[in-house]
Amino acid sequence: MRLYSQASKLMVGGVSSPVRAFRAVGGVPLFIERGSGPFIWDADGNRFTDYVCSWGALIHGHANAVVSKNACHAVRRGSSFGAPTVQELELARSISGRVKSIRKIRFVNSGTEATMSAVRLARAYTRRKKILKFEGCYHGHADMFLSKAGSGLATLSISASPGVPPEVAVDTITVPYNDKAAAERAFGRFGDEIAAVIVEPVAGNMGVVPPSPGFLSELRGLTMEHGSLLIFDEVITGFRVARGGAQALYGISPDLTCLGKIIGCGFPVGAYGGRSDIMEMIAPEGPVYQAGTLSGNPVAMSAGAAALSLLNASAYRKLDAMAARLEDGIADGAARAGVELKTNRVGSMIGIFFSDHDVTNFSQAVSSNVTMFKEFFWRVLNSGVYMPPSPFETLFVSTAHDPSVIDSSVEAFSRAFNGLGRTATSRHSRQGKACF
Ligand code: HOZ
Repeated sequence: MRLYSQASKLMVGGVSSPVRAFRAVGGVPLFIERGSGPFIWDADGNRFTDYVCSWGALIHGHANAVVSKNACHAVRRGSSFGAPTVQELELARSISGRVKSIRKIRFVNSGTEATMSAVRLARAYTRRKKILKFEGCYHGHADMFLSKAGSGLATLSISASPGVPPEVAVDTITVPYNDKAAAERAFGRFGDEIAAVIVEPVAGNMGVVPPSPGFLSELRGLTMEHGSLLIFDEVITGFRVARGGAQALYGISPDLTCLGKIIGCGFPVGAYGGRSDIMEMIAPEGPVYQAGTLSGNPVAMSAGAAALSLLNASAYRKLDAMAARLEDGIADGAARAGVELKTNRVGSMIGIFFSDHDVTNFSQAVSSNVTMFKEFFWRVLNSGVYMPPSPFETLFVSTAHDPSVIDSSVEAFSRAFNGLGRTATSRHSRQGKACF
């Protein structure tokens, strides 16, 4: 509380990114002091099992020995040169070896930079202006993406951000996720004006919403038919849901892919890549300009390369098994307590919705019971489990979460379901401060 009030005087909302301010759940955010494996410790010394994992970046948990060793080695040799390094070449090789659609890549510093640059490139390549995106997907905070977006915009109920000029917003077409007919209608109306479709192949910013059967292939078909590009935003799903990302899992090859999070394993990073003929339009090979002093930073590249090297078949089996164990435990706890809950899971991404119906799109996600989520969040936190402080984010499992950690979290979740909704104000007793 003391740290948060100090931070609030100097930093907007006391934070560097909105969702972590706890506005969706009330109270004040924890200040995290350190992490190790599946655990984090706050500034008061309380330990929590972490299912945020830096919003999915930490697929091997906190301070993984191999990742830390590689990153420290890089730091000791100089943290940035603003010149090509061996580390970025190694990570580029590693990524293109795993993701078949990525023939050429450009490293940037965040997912926002990746998506923003990919759209600029798509517009230049097709010489068109419009983009098609989906309600509840979040592609970072560039102007053109801030309509009916997920993540912090959903959390704070911001449907469109002031500061975005109408002439920018007018080129963004937004239709419901998983709605093939709506995508077809958009192409029917604007087909020859659409530069690109951008989509999270598994939505992870409205909770977790998997693609319905045929949805991604429909997008692939429509874009091919109309000469538009298909951009997969795999900032979250890249290397998380499968070795080759969601595109490998669902067997769809996009023209461009945006990456982030895991490829920096906790360091600031992003990347976009794809077909050579498209990527070669970027400067210096082509006229589409995009640049960055810290792009391809050797520390981030080294951490990312180490993270990918650890992601073998057995790592993916473990991620899947641990996440399934957690999802089953949560669903079982809710059922035993008589709480209406729906879970969605793809690999080690889990979404929970206090709802009596399946969640396949944004309007279903936002109609879930957010009041119940708030109470649940605090009950779970007070039992030593840190989950995303928003009903519209993802719980991430890492390779550091083992069965005993999962089982004790399941106990905490199960206890939290008991009597949920019947003590609506309980969180206010210790709001903003975890208690044990
Ligand atoms: N946009 C991320 C969540 N989907 C980051 C949130 C944060 O770091 O606060």
